[in-house]
Amino acid sequence: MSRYSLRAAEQKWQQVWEDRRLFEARVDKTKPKFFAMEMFPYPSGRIHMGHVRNYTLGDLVARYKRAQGFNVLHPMGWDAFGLPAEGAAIKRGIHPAKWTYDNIAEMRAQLKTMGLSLDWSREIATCSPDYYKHEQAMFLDFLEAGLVYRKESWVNWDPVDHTVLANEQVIDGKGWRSGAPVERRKLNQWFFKITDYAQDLLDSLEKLDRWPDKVRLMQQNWIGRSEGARVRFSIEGRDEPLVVYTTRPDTLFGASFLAIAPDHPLTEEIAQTNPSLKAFAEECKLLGTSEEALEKAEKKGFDTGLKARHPFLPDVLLPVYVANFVLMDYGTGAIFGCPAHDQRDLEFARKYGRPVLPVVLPEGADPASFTIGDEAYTDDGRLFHSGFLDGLDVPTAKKTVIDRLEEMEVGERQVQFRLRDWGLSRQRYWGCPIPVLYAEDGTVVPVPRDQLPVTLPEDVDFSRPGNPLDLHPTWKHTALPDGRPATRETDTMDTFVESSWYFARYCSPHYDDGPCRKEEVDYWLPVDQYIGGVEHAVLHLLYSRFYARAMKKVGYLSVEEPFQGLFTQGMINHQTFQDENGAWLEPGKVRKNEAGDWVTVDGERPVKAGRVEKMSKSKLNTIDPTDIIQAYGADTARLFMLSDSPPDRDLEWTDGGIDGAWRYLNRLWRLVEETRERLGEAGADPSAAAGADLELRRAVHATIDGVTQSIERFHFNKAVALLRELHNTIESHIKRGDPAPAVLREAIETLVRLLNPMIPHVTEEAWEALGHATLLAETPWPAPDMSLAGSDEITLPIQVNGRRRGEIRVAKGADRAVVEAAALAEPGTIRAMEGRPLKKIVVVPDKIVNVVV
Ligand code: ANZ
Repeated sequence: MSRYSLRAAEQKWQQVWEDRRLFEARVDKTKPKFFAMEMFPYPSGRIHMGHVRNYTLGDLVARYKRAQGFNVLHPMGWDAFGLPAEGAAIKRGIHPAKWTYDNIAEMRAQLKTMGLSLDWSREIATCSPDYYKHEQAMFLDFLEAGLVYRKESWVNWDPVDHTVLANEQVIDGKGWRSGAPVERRKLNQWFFKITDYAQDLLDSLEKLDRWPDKVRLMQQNWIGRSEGARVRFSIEGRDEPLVVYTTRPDTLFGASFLAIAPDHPLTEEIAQTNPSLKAFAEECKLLGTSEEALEKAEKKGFDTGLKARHPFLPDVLLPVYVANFVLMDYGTGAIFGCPAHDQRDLEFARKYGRPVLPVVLPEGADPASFTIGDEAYTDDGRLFHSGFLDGLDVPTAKKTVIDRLEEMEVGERQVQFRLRDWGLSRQRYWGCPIPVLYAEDGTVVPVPRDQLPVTLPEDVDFSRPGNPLDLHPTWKHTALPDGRPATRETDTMDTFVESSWYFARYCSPHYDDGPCRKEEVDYWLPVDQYIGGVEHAVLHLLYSRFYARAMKKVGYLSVEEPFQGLFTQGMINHQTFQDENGAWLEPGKVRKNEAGDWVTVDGERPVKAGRVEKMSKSKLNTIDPTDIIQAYGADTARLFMLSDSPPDRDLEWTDGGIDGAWRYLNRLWRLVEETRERLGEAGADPSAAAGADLELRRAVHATIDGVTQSIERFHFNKAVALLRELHNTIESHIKRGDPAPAVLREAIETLVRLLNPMIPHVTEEAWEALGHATLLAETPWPAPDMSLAGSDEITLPIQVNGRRRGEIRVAKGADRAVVEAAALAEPGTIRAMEGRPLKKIVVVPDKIVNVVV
């Protein structure tokens, strides 16, 4: 089979699948459903290798589940709003809509060459009014249900780009695009009430047992529940107490100062008559609003002169500072500082000469001599220097002190979350317009539903800085239903809103009367398997979980968790190259010369081969998938993506790897071509096999079992290894003698069937060559005969450098090569090898495998 005919075969089968509408899904209550979904791409213009990996993994799952008899929904769409489209408009004068739709057309064509089993009839683009009109209607539903509200809040404002920046977009106090120092501004912004669900979002993580632990942990940390107390300190000469929030009320006897946020109401009150405090507070605001920035900055304070009385020690007066590290929107915006047991407080106390009194004594330490140096003591121990708390451990002391505060009515227990409400207003053009109007007196009036969608104006001017919607001469001027003049909200929604509910839209993408048809979402949701990058572990996945809850509350969905199973894939890495001046070089511009040194292709200049790093445009170490698919076919690219590494780990792109995959496809095809004449009739019964034939049948059924289990566990590289092993076994049986036609047919057909979800084109071609008039894509998954598959299986432990790291199941007396391959493909082995080269592998037959690195 030549390269050319392989490519022709790919086109042919893609056409057949499309003509037969094979992957178009329909509700069918007689069948179990399976919703397989990958994170949809941003239409940047070209697919990259990350997409190829993501969609190869998803397609394997979708095709496998289909063969298992599931009614599979496997859709695709475009996350189509966002800033790059506006960038293109500014830079190149192309309208964002045109830029986006052109890119979609380009990328759709590229994706189609991969032969993915997608239901293209459900394709959605989130920038289409057909999509965002439902988003607007849901916004109004949420508004009525109290799930969205407007409030004045501090934002990072970029004075050059005239826009609000997310905390992540502020780098060292400057806007990420403009480089201008960021200002803090108070603006009216819309917020989703995600904090209403903080506890539920946290508790329900436990039920998501098909999510990676690391993602659940990241969400848990992001939600950040803490149990603590509010304590009211009375302030000399004032009626109002100052309320602080603390998670360590047990350390109250070690308090040495109080501190409040630069934008605390008390700060603002004092600043009115104190210009230097005003200046200090202004300076703090330049830091931006992110916790990270505050954490890194030097701790600074301003003594207000106010004194607070200690709740248990009436003689002790504590100074009240304004401090740059106290955030207004966490807790109460005020703290008590205990320098002995908190690092920030310690740095602050040393700087401003406040006492450092330890009150928690580490186990075994001497109370007479224990002191604090440069590091606060934050671990457990027993309380001392603490009156009625002396001798208690930390948890008991916390409980005791809060009980006392409650008795005295100067404090109470409080649960606090780090999670903030989700600010969704963006001062951008290319986003979903927020469907509200403002009367002249500022009253908020929802856009009447019969006026939805509020569409974006097409004639916009991108040459002026600022929000084009706000600058548009007429768009925002309109009227209320009663005819009074009104202005439109000119902010658009955060683009994370669109991706928070697209899974629901996929269920009935053409439904016009609402975001989703109940009958269909109830059938398809939740998504059974979601696959994508770990970079979305927090925001996108948390927002989607919130959105499902909100959609349930207003009656659209019956489920709360949108994604039952989640898989996060690793990245694709590639070697980097630089010339003698340090300029990055594309992989295609370098080669190894006869001496084995890297040189440039033109001119043979010396090249420095650098580290293997994540493919990125800045280092020029990307490989364009379309080039690979052109040259080797989609099956080759897909097989390579699945072969070398477990899918959750990084994969190193190598020319050798892609070559190996290509050679394997050819070997598979040769096996089919060379044997097809002697396989006898399709469907012949192989069960009379004995001797060597029986051995072959055992290998076949053991492979069915092993591959099925490996796919279920996402051990796709192991599944590939098992299949290549079966291939070797078949070839050696052919060499040794002539297996009975029915036995050989069973073996080769099984190989082809099991490979189908991975390399669907060449296997479909092989299936036809083997005399089948049906499509392999419609053929059920083979079932192992366990009397053949299981009988002689044993478990072999694997040791890496002398420590047990995992185990494999292999046939008793299995070939050394089979055992070695399986041992090296085992995730436990791979993890323990930590990427180090293999020095030696020793197989003690039927006993143990020793790996040395
Ligand atoms: C006294 C204390 C003593 C504290 C001690 C810690 C250690 P988590 O656990 O993350 O919730 N804090 C409270 N509100 C704050 C704000 N608005 N800005 C900055 N810091 C604030 O953190 C809670 C702890 O962070 C609280 O417990 C408080 O300091 C501080 F040995 O109170 B602690």
